[in-house]
Amino acid sequence: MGLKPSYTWHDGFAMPMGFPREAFGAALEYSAEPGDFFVATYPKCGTTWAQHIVYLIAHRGVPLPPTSPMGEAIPHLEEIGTRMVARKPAPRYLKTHLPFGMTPYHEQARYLYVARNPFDCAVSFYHHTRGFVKHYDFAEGRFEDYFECFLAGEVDFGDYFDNLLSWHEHAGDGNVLFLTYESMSADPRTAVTRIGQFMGADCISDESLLSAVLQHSSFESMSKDQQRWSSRRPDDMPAFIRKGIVGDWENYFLPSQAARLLEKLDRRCRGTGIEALWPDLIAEARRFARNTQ
Ligand code: PPS
Repeated sequence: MGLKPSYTWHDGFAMPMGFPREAFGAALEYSAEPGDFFVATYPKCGTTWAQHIVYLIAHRGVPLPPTSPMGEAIPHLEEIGTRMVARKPAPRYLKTHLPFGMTPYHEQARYLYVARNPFDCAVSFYHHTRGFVKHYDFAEGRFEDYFECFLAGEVDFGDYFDNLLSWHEHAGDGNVLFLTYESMSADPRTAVTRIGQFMGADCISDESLLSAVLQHSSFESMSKDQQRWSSRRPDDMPAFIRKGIVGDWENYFLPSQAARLLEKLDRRCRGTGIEALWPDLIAEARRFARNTQ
């Protein structure tokens, strides 16, 4: 039996240890308002990147000062709860890792959802879980231990596929913009333009806004900022901006693990159109799983 990360349970939902129980309960009761803007993702799928893009667009390309944490500008709803959110002036920008059905909803609120392929998500989540010792007590955990929990959906914020499926069903809604991490990575200019349009900002004709957003939300720029504020981070806090690539999973997965995750992907997502989000990556995973089995 491998090592398992520790979690705290809030009404049957696994959460990182240390997330206040009251905040989680209150988050679910938050009544979304017209004008609220949610950055919604499953963990490790591009939340911080999307938060930076949204912040930059809302602030005409002027980056957040390195002394101000993004968690204050676009706070995590489940971590801070309703009372703190209510104190924020409108329009409110919020981050959430909740599935669609648990996310506070208003038809005049907007929801940017970023999906990432489950292979890279599992690897990124593994590093996060190992690094945040006080949240998970998993410093000695190996990828093979974490993989079993991820595959079983026994990780914080619930099962990857439950979250993805819940939001994908709403990908066509007028107040939801559904993007993938991989498309943002392949073509950040188009991604920023689409996010800008969704927020009502004209990044197409405003080239200086577009370039400022692209520059300050690039992996290089965000990594540098992270190094600047890393001296103030608690010792056990892992880098949120780690590698930032598509395909790192091949450095961690065994073929048998790839085959099992593909089987779950097929079983959970068949007929939904989700496989079309990552055709090349899934083909590569099938080759990887087959070749060396
Ligand atoms: S969290 O903890 O859920 O908020 O983490 P999240 O921000 O969703 O995901 C972290 C991963 O996103 C990568 N990242 C980026 N990739 C490309 N460009 C930019 N600008 C960027 N910013 C963050 C980050 O490196 C994590 O992925 P991995 O694979 O671990 O590197």
